[in-house]
Amino acid sequence: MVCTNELTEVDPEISRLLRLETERQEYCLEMIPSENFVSEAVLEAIGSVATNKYAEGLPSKRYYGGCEWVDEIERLARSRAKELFGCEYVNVQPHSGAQANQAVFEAVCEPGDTVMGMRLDMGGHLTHGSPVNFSGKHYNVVAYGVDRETHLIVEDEVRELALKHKPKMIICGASAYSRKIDFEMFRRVADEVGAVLVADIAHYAGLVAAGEYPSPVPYCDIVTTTTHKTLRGPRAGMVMARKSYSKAINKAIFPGLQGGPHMHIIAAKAVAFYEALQPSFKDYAKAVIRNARVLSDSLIERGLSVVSGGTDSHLLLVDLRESGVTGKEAEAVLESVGITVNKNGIPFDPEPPTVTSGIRLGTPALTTRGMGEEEMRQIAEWISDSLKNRDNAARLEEIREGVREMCKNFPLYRHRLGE
Ligand code: DSN
Repeated sequence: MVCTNELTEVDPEISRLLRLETERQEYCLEMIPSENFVSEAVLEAIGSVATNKYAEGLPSKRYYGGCEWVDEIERLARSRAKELFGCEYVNVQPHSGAQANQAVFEAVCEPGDTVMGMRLDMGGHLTHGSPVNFSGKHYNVVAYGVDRETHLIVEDEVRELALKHKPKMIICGASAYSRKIDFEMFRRVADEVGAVLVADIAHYAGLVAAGEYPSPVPYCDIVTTTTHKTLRGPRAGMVMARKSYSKAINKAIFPGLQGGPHMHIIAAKAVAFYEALQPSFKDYAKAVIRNARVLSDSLIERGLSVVSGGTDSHLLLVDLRESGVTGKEAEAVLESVGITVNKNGIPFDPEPPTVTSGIRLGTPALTTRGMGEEEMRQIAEWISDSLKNRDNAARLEEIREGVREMCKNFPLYRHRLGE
């Protein structure tokens, strides 16, 4: 029977590539701050038969029969999300963070409306109004950035822009901003101009759930997130909001933007939310931030410059301008020693986004493996040494060996490799 054959037999090519990807994750240091490693329980739900089920609509109000068990799954995902974030309403169906944000635009705005978001090149996100994204193409975007000296979001700039342009919606949240976002300040400004306030906490969600980063829920009308970054769930999105927005958001997600929800992913979200509700997740979130701070301090001790001088979260942005290496070059040399990072623009970056003057580093994935302060200090040394010795093949090989040895001490999916 076709259903019983294993992947290795059915499709050896894909099987081989997935094994290589598992090996890469096992033996490299994953430092892209938007990535993490999910548990076997989450993987099992992702790989479950719920992928076979169509369930357009909402629990008890579906357009398909046979939804009794997936209804229960979605109800559990919703109630756990509400418990985790203390929100009044949640829709767990968005396929991604981008679609969650798109649904919010659809629910709140008309094309051409004025919207305020953080500039992508200052740490914001594509879907917060970048000219190359639907958000920048279909809406009139006014964007705020960070202060040239401190690299922090400043109330004066946000207020001045809001008073001048009277946006219908203000988005706060970022993908390369390491400091605490003052959601209360954004609420004050939104109230002054009568704007709907939306927070996108895709990056910080796990830290928020654990109480280790400020929660936007008391201040914002709508909160969007992905579920796969610090929250450590499957690759997907969700929208939380005050009850009064529930109808408009539900309609925007389905039938507005999506068809059938991915029920296997919703099952995996429910599992991840259950995991995040456990006391050990709070310890995890604390360790993520502690590791990011140690990493940041250690890099600074080695002469590297960190944007805003440090971090309050899981990520940091390294300004490479004085190191004589671009973000693109740094990403490549670090990849060659097994340290995976992404090149990233720094505020007021003179280089284009394909080159950049920075790299973005994060600790969620390494902390999931159990790495701590000692490892962060060692990794900072390797990062600094790799950049300095980028033409010294022997030193790079030594670092590559060190990285592999460190990874061996913190097994991840080794059982999947049969090792
Ligand atoms: N692409 C994600 C990140 O890396 O931050 C944001 O969606």
